[in-house]
Amino acid sequence: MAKKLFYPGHTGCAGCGMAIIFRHVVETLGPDMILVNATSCSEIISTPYPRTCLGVPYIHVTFENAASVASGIVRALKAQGNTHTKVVIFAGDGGTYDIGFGAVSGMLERNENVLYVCYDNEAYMNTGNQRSSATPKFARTTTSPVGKIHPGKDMFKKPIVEIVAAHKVPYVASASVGYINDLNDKLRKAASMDGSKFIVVFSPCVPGWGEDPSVTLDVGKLVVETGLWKMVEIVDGKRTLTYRPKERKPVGEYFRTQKRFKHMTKEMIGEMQAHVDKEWEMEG
Ligand SMILES: Cc1ncc(C[n+]2csc(CCOP(=O)(O)OP(=O)(O)O)c2C)c(N)n1
Ligand SMILES: [Mg+2]
Repeated sequence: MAKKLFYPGHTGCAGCGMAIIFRHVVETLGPDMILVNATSCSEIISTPYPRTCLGVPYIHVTFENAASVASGIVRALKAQGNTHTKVVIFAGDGGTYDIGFGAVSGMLERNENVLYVCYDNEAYMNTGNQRSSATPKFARTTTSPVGKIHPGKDMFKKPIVEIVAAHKVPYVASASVGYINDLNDKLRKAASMDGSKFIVVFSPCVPGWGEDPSVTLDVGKLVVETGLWKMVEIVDGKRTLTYRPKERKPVGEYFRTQKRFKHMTKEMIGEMQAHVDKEWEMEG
C-alpha cells in the first residue's frame, strides 16, 4: 500500500470487514482519486461531520445515484483535460444490487471510466439489518425473520458478477476481505484499465451477522474455502477463477460462525451444500 490515507478514529464496529476493505481501496488507489461514496455504513463511519478519516477528495452522494455522480465527475475531469485522476465509487450491496442498480447499469452501458467497488455485507446494515437482494438464502434479517412459515430469506443471492459482466465492460471481479493481497492485485489491475471496472468484495458484518469480531478474516476465508463465494475475474469477457479451494470444506462450517444462520437445520444445510456443489460442476 501507498501512504496513509485512511486514518484511525473512524467509528466502525470492532472487526468491521468493510473498514478493512475501505482502507485498502483508498490506500492502494490513492491519493490521485475522487472518491464517490454512497449512503451506507461506509459513509457513516468515515465522515461524521465535521470529522473524516479519509485523506482523499471525497463526495458523499445519495443512496441511489453514486454511478450517475461519478459519471458526471468523469466528464468534468475530461473537460479539464485531466487524464490521471481516478474516479472511484465505494458503495454497499443495498446501493449497488438494489436501489442504485438503474444508475449502475447506465454507467456500465456507457462504459464510463469509473472503478466501482461494492462491499457486500449482504443486507442494509446501517439502517438496522434489512434484507437486500445480496442477502443469502436462509439468512435471518429483520425483514426476513425466521418463523413457522419462513426459514429466513427464501431466495438465493442475486448473481451480481454475471449481471455486471453481461454489460460487457472491460473488468469485473469478486474478492474477499479474507484474501487482501488478491483484492489489492485486482484493484491495481482494474485501475490500470479504461472504461467501467467493477469489483464486489465479501465483507462480514459483526452485529448484523452475529459473528465474533475476532473472526472476520477467518469468515472471509471460510466463505471461499467452502465454495459459497467464488473469486473470479472477467477481463474483456474472459472469465477465470482466481482462486480454487484444493478441497472444498463443508458449507456447515461457514454457517456455524454466524448467528444469522443459527436456525438452519441439517436439511437446510444440505440444500445449500447441493446448491454449491451444482455451482461448482460448471468449473470443471
Ligand atoms: C432512497 C433511500 N431509501 C432508503 C434510505 C435509507 N438508507 C440509508 S443507507 C441504507 C442502507 C444501505 O445499505 P447498503 O448499501 O447495503 O450499505 P450498508 O449500510 O450495509 O453498509 C438505507 C436503507 C435512503 N437513504 N435512501
Ligand atoms: Mg449492505
